[in-house]
Amino acid sequence: MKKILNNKLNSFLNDGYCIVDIFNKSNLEELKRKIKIKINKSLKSKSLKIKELKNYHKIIDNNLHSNIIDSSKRYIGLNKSYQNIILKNKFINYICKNYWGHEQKEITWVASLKKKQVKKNSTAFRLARPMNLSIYGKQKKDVGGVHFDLFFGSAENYNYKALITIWCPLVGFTNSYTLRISPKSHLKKHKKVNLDKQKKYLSPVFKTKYTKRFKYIRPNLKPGQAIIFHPNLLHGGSHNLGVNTRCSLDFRLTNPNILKFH
Ligand SMILES: O=C(O)CCC(=O)C(=O)O
Ligand SMILES: [Fe+2]
Repeated sequence: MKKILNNKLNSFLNDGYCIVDIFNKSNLEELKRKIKIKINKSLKSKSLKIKELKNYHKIIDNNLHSNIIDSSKRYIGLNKSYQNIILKNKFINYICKNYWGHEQKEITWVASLKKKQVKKNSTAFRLARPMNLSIYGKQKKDVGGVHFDLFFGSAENYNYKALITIWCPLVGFTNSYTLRISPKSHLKKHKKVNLDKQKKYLSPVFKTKYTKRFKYIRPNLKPGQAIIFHPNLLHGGSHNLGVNTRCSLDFRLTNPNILKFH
């Protein structure tokens, strides 16, 4: 066991990410059910079933979609048993203990610090429709550009030990769907001059001129697996190249010694 734990830790420290088993099949169904409920709150007359989540793009039009993905509502709450699945995961604990020096952590959802859209024990979900959909029209595609998660809403949070991200797909596990990451990019200091000018998003996006210098991969995952990654790791531009709508969760494990939200 010690060997597997050390392999994951080394891959997190050296490559900037590792893949861990977190959820079982019934957990995934329950998480999808929570997302379905949230989506249905934004739909007045229609209602979506869990099985239809992968066909979301065939059922939901652009207007409804904009409403559903409004960042102030795009989260689910986690009850004690789901909090514990994350907080007691032995791989996650081992990484925190060795990287932060302790294993205290909080699961924090932040949509906007300014607007006080912050919740403990909650996590954001994302819906990315297939890239080559005709219904997009002039609309922007569903995925953001290459960025790091380091600022986490504020440049004052610029601390490599402030948080760790866990990206977990619920629909879309193969490399046509999964998160696009640049292994080892966390070892470089990404200078602010390389940031694109945009204020809208929590995580600042870097200029293409900068991000194209890096190599990217998209791991194949098994259901229940997640990518745990370093806050300085470049990732994004994860276009959905599959036929189903991708649905994923991103958990922010925040270090309470550094980030105090409450
Ligand atoms: O799911 C995506 O496309 C992006 C996710 C991401 O950037 C994150 O979880 O930090
Ligand atoms: Fe991110």
